[in-house]
Amino acid sequence: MAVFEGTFTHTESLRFAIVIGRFNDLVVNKLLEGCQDCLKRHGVDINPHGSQVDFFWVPGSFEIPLVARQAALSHRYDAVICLGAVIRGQTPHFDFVAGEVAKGIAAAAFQTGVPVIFGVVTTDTMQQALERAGIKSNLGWNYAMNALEMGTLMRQVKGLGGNSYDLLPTASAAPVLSGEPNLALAPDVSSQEMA
Ligand code: INI
Repeated sequence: MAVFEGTFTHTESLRFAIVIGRFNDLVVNKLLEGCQDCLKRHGVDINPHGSQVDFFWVPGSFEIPLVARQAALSHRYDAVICLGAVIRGQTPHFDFVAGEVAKGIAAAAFQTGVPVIFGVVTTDTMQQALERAGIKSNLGWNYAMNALEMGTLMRQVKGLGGNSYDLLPTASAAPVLSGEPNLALAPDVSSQEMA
């Protein structure tokens, strides 16, 4: 048997999408800086005109899952990195946005078979958010590491063959995001199990 794990080397052929919610841009721009710094220092060309990283800007974290899922469905990327900042205010908006973005990002990964990194900081205060975005540490760096690890791991996993997600439809035929994998579109594994 074998052990599979991601690596942080030989990154020159990896491709990433970074989906960024502009809301709380003071925090989000710092997360993006940390993320880009990590990718660059691991040999990834972060130039938006290059061949390794594409950037997608959306208004806020709520919009991230839609674009992340579409990017993943394109199968152009080894991983999709989602960056956002949801900060609890005086309204219940926080809970709605934080809940939906978490569910949506998980669904995007699960439905497409592409790693989608949850790089949305959720905090009670702006101070706490800034501490995670450069004042103490910068989680943007960690999210990039997660993407490198998962992207390289998935290449190995796909190399095992029988990647059921290859059978998923193209973006134009994709189901509406429901928060759940569409089992009707999942491959029929019963024949494989019986073989
Ligand atoms: N979007 C965020 O990314 N962070 C927040 O803290 C936030 N709050 O608290 O309102 C937020 N709201 C905007 C939301 O993401 C959507 O862009 C908006 O509702 C339009 O759909």
